Amino acid sequence: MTDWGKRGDVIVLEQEPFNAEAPAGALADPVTAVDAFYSRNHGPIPDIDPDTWRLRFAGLVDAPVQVSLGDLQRDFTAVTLPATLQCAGNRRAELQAVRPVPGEAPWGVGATSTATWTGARLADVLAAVGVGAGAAHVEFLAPDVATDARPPQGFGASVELAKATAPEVLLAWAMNGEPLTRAHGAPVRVVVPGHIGARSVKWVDRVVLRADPSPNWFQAHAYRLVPADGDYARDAESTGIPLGPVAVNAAVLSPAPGASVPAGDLAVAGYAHVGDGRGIVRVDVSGDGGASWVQADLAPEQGRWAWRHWTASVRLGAGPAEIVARAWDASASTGPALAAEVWNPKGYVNSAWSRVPVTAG
Ligand SMILES: Nc1nc2c(c(=O)[nH]1)N[C@H]1C(S)=C(S)[C@@H](COP(=O)(O)O)O[C@H]1N2
Ligand SMILES: [Mo]
Repeated sequence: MTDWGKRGDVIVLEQEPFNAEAPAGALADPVTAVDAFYSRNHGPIPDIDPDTWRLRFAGLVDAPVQVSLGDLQRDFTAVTLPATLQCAGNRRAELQAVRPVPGEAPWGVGATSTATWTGARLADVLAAVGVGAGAAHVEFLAPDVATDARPPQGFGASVELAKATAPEVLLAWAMNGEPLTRAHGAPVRVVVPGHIGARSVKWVDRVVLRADPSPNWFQAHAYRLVPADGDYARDAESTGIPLGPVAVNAAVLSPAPGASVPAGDLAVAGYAHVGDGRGIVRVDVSGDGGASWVQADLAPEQGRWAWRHWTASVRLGAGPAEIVARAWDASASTGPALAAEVWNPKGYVNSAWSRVPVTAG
């Protein structure tokens, strides 16, 4: 066990604040064990007493109210659903191989994981609180102070009211059947399935109903896409695209990059994911850099909010080869062929085909 209850093979990118990605072996499991689930933090992990914790509702609500953990568990129907969290920085390292992304950590394919979350529907709680006229966005605020924000501030995010009141959005207190650990947001976190991980605010203690999106740094400045021709500092808050639903993407988990493999039939495996509950409908795998493709077998669906694992077999002759995977979603969209096409100054949303060089012999 390393820090924060994580097992020894998680890939620690930063000790403080703690940032670690899930190891490739764990990513192959349909549901990720809590001790292998990636951990993404912008500030120190707080220690909150569940007995005194309160969730305060404010802004455009009928009346400001607060609820305790006991209230949430007693007064609302508990819902359990599998959902994938995926950080907008997942697979940034492949973008950094195209061109540097200064100041941002080189996450590989493990800034994503899937858990079975249990909590109350935010929609049910908001219905009890009473949504006021003019409310269009729901802001989530937490007490952990992010030193990378300007000025330093508690972590926050917002989603549109229509998403916040969708049945999959939870105020979750359990993960894989166990109470949330400190690292994953104890006692209660928001889970916004299908949106980038940054909207699933941990240690949430305030929910504010607003006419406009949250002015918090992580909604108004960070986690916005400024394409390659822009300047992040200048453009983020004006023309930067606020990130919400996850773009269709796939990653090869096996073989590992640079592996030596026997010539002949090679088993290839990985995950695919798309936000908005759109569904992965097809994954293609190539053993020759994308010149020819085979269709992968998809693992059974785990509901609309979880990734889809896949396997395929490609035939390799002796010598260097490039394994490629691409996913298609229900809107018949796939990602771009090359990471170079989506490189951007913060290294967000790498939805490019996954490319893994190997040597067969
Ligand atoms: N309060 C708080 N919530 C947060 C964060 C944070 O730093 N503070 N990080 C966000 C980001 S960027 C991601 S990707 C997910 C990661 O969730 P995990 O650490 O449980 O994997 O939490 C989100 N919620
Ligand atoms: Mo993230």
